Amino acid sequence: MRQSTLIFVLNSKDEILLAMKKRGFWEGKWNGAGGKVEAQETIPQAAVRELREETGIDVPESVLESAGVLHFTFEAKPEWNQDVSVFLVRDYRWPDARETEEMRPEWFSIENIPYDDMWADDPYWLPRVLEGDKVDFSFTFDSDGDLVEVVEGYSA
Ligand code: 6OG
Repeated sequence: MRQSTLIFVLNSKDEILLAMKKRGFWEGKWNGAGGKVEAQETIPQAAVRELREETGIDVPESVLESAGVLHFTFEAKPEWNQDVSVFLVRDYRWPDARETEEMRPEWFSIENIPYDDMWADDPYWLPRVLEGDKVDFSFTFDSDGDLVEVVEGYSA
């Protein structure tokens, strides 16, 4: 199973950093930074690397707060199935995120998260993560790309 990471950075103004992927399968949706864990990496190492590559924000592993796991099944594309480890970075100060070839980062108020332009699963778990919960969900998307099954407590 493909392992990936998803990282949400919060600042001291109650804002969350989201990034718009500029190309590829995930194009056109706001999401945290993140991506595939490479063979020689630990999951936290991959999270630090992806955050740096996609937003220019460079943090030590010690500031990553583990926020749980999400399991995704894509009925049309089993090769995209993945287990995603979610992390928070709280109270981030500077330097600010910068646009990269892959991603356009932007800060949003946590009161005003653009769920309409995000993945359909996000409203199930992101508010909980922001409240400090550790989440554990499985989501299944059918061949039309619609979210058809949500299971909480999947890996417990
Ligand atoms: P690669 O595995 O292509 O990176 N990801 C999802 N994030 C959310 N919020 N919802 C989903 O529902 C997702 N499916 C995958 C994990 C993929 C990136 O996208 C995340 C990774 O950060 C379907 O390298």
